[in-house]
Amino acid sequence: MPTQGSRIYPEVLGQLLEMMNERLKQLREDFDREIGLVTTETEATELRDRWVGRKSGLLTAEMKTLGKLTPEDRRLAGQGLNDLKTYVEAGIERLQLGFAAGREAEQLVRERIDVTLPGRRIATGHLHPITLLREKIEDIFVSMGYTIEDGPEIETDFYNFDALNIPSNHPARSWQDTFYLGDHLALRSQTSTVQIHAMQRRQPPLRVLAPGRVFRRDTPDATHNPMFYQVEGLLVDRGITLGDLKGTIQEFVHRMFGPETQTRFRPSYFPFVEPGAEIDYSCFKCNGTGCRVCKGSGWIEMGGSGMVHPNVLRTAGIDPEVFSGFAFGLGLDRLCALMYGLDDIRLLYENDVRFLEQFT
Ligand code: 2NM
Repeated sequence: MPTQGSRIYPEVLGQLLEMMNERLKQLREDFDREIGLVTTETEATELRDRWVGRKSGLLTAEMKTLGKLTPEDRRLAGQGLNDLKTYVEAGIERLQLGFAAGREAEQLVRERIDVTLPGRRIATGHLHPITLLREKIEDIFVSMGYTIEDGPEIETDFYNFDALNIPSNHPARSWQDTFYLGDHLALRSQTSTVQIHAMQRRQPPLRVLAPGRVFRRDTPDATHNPMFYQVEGLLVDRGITLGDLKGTIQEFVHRMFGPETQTRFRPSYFPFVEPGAEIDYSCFKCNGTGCRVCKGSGWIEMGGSGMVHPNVLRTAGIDPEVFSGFAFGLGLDRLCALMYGLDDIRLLYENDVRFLEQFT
């Protein structure tokens, strides 16, 4: 190319332009050929460095020579070179975009997941079947205005027996039936102890539900365990009658086992009530016609009940001339076994997760 300051005649200029165009055409052809040979991303990068690299790019070097031209030549030659540079850059960019798209497509195939596969189940804990049952019973009584109360599992003779009108010669007091921890301390044998505390603390009207563990010295078998769960209820107010007890239990069994369920009260004796009655309800399985669950009788025993004995009210600080009340108690273990079809209540205390996992 002519050096700056040289005098150029029109015919020479024409030749010069032709030479430049020829050179640009040649460069473009070289580039087209080279880009056609590129097969990898590395080669594309090398191609870019070779042609438009800042330091040693072919076109970069070509641009540097422009400085030696006259302003007019520089304009013309620069225009052509710039066009070629744009062409080269666009070609390389297209190439690189193609490689990037290929890489992404490859990655998508490699990381493909089957969104129709079922998810992994998250392991959650389980409530114990006794807890499920207790909460169901609590919900029913809470909706009737009862408060849930608990108390100590170790009690004095007073709360466990005296306050419940249990005479000093009663067999329940013997060391063969009760877990004594000392002369006058024992593991509670019923949650009525909680009711005594409640009556001592507050005056009627009282509605208290006392669920909890109780302890009796029984030999374990399919239907007995020395520790089991009980729920006892107590209601004290003015003018409470046996009718209130029956209505309350009736409402409870409707909600617990279904609206067809019937109840039956059989006279019975418990020292802490007078009169006392055992409660039966019609079988939730056969609805009273007789089946294996109810052993053919159509009835299932629920627990004991009665009108709170005046001695019990008086001892706990409530005037039996003004107030009366009813109470009831039921065991959760046998009920739980019946409802879930268990043949042995000891399953409830083995804590075998394979058993416990089945209840939701
Ligand atoms: C039963 C049967 C009958 C009962 C009595 C009391 C208290 F503390 F008020 F006297 N609470 N629970 C009771 C009455 C419990 O369970 C078989």
